[in-house]
Amino acid sequence: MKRSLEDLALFGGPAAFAETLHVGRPNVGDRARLLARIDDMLDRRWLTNHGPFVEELEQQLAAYLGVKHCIAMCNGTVALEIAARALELRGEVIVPAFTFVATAHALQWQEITPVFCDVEPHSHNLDPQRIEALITPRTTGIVGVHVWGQPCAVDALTDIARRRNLRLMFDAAHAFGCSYRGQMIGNFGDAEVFSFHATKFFNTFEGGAVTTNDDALAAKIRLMQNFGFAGLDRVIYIGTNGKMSEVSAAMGLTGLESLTEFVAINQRNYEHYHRELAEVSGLRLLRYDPQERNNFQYITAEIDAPASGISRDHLVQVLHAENVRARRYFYPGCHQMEPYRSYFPHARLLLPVTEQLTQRVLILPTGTAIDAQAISQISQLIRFVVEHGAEISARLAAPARSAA
Ligand code: T4K
Repeated sequence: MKRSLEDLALFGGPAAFAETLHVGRPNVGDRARLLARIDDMLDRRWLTNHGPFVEELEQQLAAYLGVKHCIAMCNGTVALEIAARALELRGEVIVPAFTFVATAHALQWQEITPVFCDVEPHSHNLDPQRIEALITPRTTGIVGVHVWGQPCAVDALTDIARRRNLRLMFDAAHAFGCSYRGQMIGNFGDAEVFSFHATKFFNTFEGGAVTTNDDALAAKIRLMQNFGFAGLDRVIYIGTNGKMSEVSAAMGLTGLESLTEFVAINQRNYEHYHRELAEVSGLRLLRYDPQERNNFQYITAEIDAPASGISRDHLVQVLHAENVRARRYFYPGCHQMEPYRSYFPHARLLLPVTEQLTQRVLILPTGTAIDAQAISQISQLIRFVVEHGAEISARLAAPARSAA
């Protein structure tokens, strides 16, 4: 419990937590079940190349999502690259800059230019109102990102894509287990791409998947993820290696068995944070739509510096010193990262909401590794920091001023 500024670790006090609390601690299902599966796998000596675990995982995922095709992949980034290529995206593609850099890189990697579009202030997702002004004769598609697991404005984006004859793909890296108007994410656009990275709600160590209801597209993606092999010694297409390994699929199958428990823990944490931080001035926690299915994987705070008395970055400094590794996703925005920063030096002028969010958003630790007591302590810490925001900011700014 911090009672004075001197109690803060940044100013000489002991850290609130002896062990670091991370954002993105992996959810791990039943260890015995996982190890039994790994035993089976070793006995079979079938470690990758579309083995029985991958097949079973693909079937279970497709059934869970209610989608026709689910193609398991080695990671979300390669899944995005393959999906973009299978959709024949080229020239320019409209994407948000407020996303993990993999969304943009997956395009630029194959010399498709990501054209950054601003996002909506409330949802943090692609703003459909701003898309059409960015369409040029070179535009071939739109990639929406369901940031924090909140669905994009799918209907509006679908309408634009249809009218303007563009392909529509979703980066659903955050949105496994979430729905849009009652239907599971994974069913929208021409294809959707999941990440099953260790830090995601549902993980396969590294992994991902492309889902689609389009038979021809699914067949093409399957070829592309396996070097273009259409049979033994028969290659009919340019392809790469996007396959998921059996050990990853074993982790996935095990995780699926605990999915309900993971959501329940995340939801409990989310509600706890909301209760604890409801009255903090200048701090807004993002709310998931209670009408939809949510995975509650991200606790997303927005710090409005004048009202809170402290900037997001000063708050991060304090929290990190206390061993709370809150994250500034997606600072500084893809448009401020290379090579995009050099390609589009003035992009920020077109992205006012993105610019604001990159200064305000803070992701707090949650997941199965965080308990109620830790959330109360983190929240108490945040309340203390905001109450003393002006003094803390002044102290943190002081060395910079004297150095200048
Ligand atoms: N599109 C979007 C919208 C994405 O968010 C991502 C990935 C992708 C596409 C690409 O999908 P993948 O190719 O990754 O499947 C992390 C993840 O590495 C990345 O997967 C994720 N998005 C992004 C939002 O977060 P970093 O740079 O923050 O990773 P790192 O190593 O700092 O880990 C994050 C936290 O998790 C740390 O606090 C430590 C903790 N952690 C991490 C790992 C790997 C653990 O406790 N255990 C672990 O095993 O990017």
